[in-house]
Amino acid sequence: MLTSFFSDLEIRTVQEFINQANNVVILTHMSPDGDAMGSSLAMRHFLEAQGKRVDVIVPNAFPDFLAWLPKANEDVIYEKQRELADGLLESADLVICTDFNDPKRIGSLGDKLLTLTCKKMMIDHHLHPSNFPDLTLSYPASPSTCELVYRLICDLQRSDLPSTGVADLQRSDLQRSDLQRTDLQRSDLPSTGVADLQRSDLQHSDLQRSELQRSDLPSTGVADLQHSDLQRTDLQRSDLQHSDLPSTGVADLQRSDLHHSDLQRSELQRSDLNIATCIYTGMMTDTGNFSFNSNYPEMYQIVGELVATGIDKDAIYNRVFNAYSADRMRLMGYCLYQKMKIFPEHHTALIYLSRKDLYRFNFQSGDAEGIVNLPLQIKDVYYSCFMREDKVNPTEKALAGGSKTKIKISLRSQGDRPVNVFAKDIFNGGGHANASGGEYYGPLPEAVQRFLDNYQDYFVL
Ligand SMILES: [Mn+2]
Repeated sequence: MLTSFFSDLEIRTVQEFINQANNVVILTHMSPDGDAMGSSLAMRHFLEAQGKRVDVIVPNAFPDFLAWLPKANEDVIYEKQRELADGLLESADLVICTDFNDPKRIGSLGDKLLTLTCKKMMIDHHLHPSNFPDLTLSYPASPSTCELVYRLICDLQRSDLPSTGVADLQRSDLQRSDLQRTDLQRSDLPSTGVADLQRSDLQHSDLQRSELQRSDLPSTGVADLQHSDLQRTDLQRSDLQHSDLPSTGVADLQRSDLHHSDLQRSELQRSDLNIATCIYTGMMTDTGNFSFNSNYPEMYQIVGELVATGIDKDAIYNRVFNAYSADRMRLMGYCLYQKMKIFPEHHTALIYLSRKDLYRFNFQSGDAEGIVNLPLQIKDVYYSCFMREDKVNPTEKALAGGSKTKIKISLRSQGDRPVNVFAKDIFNGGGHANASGGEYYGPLPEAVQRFLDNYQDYFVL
């Protein structure tokens, strides 16, 4: 059973907002990433399946490696299509804000958002949400907004209120009774938000307990072999049941293809697969393919449920992570070879790029994505900072105070070493403990100096 994140009141309120809306607009943050695109598009597909008219508006262009997401290319880009976007917003009955916590995160689109009188809701996992929406679903403990959207959709489908197609309801009913059964077994556990954390701790200790019980099995190397032999016989037995199928490697693939197409024919509706694809993409990108913020069991339960819908998770990985241009790959090489500074005594790395650097590598939006993570692959580097010089866009003039350049700062760290306090204090930013960012309005060398003057006070472990 997935832990309940949302209260019954919250779920009913969302359902009411949806029921009362014909035109829904979904907004997501500036420089949309996989979680922003995934969460907004998943909501779109979910609501369209209920007969709503839905538009997604993004403040600026999304990177190419996300353009394959179902209906990404129908996103309205505020920077380029302001009139169209304003019209859609003015006729919206409901605006859903995914993966951002404050109108400031969407530039001048945020000013427009604040003039609207329709219902607004936020679903997000960034700390300190501002209080503009009518309903705020903010869960900073969640590794991705996509995961929250998944939980919300499951909750909505479980409710007795009318929602999507009959098949969906039947299917989720089935799941529900499975889930309820497990729930009953856990009924001794508390169910509030705070308790959630405790509960997942408990799950941990459950795991440990069951491992302990396994200790009555023989524990030497030989016995282990016997144990795994037993498992193998089990496998062989079930293989025998499939004996009408050929048994070579190639045939195995065919068999799983058959299984796939069966699934597609009998169970899947197109919209479900689109929702699952979008959600998986955001869960994957916001955790670096499940390599950070990824240490809790329920995440894998959700991944399991998504894979069961028939998504091709390996293809999604390839589309997102193996999609660099040659220029981007060379830019990364340049960063590592020429631009990376390491401060071993503080386990810290710094990379910064001027506009001239970016021009040299034919920089496209999204090309700098992930560069900040690279130095963390070095042994004993725990903190990483990446800076990139950018132009001040017209909507930020007030913030820029006369400066023509803006430095975008990304910070990453490993383990129990927060960088969000540094981001907030030094670069007027914030974010998660291990993934934060900020901005500096002024020349790049000034921003670098500001970093050098301060990092030693913060990056201490
Ligand atoms: Mn996110």
